[in-house]
Amino acid sequence: MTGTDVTVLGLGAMGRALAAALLRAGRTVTVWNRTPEKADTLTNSGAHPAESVSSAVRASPLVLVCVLDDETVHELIEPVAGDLRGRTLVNLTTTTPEQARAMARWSGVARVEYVDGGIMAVPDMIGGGDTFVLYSGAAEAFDRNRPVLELFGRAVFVGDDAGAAAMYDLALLGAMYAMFAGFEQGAAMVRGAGGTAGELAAMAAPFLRAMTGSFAEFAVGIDTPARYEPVQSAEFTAAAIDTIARAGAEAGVPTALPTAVRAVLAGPIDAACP
Ligand code: FVH
Repeated sequence: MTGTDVTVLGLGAMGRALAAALLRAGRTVTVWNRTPEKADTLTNSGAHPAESVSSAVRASPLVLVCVLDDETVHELIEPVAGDLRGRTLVNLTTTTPEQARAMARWSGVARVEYVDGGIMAVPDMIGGGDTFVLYSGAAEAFDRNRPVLELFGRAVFVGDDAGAAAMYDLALLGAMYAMFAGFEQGAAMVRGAGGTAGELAAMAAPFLRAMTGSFAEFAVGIDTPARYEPVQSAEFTAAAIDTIARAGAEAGVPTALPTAVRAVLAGPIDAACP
């Protein structure tokens, strides 16, 4: 029997934001969380609390799971394979591409339609105008459930390889973390000279925004190196990064980050000139 439109398993910060977006849009929602009190605000807003994962899954044709990690997904989902049969499972938990593919294989055996997702947002951004969520896996199930998935942000389907959403998700997160690490390194240098991270932030935001405009051109160099005429030579890049590392050393700031960045961006130079 299906009583509600959507079930949400996992009511951490992100699961609560997803369930709240569904309720705001007038969908009927069943919720389950290991710590049941986290459902209180949602049930006050009309969500139906389930006493077990099994009854939560049976309540809706579309089941979303958003918990800590892949291991937790398996712990929750595998025992209810029979209840999930014939339903759509959308896994919004952060996993690796291989973990997503393994979950898709398991779903195939269990006759569950599997869609994997990568949320490119923090909880406050769910339902916001600039938010997008990546999906991959069962294309038909994605299309059928698209109106619901669009409630979280733009729903972007990246292919029927179930691992594709996780791959792009982690590629984007990797770029983001590298950027934040660079900012923290710069802030340490600025603070060492009496400045503040806030002053640097005011300069970093417009500068980095302008720099992202060159991603498309940089991508040509990666995709088709033979057709690419770089704006900056690899020698220039290597020298610039060496200067950053030297400035860090002079300021007593660890140089592990510029050393790693040099290995990525100027690696071919080092390989050519041992
Ligand atoms: N928060 C964010 O900014 C992001 C951004 C993009 C993607 N993620 C991913 O979403 C997954 C959940 O993240 P979250 O922010 O909701 O995380 P928490 O608030 O820490 O909630 C964790 C939930 O997982 C439940 N849980 C943990 N271990 C177990 C377990 N052994 N059995 C059952 N449930 C478990 C936990 O339950 P409880 O502690 O409340 O009882 C929460 O519901 C994550 O993959 C992010 O990478 C978030």
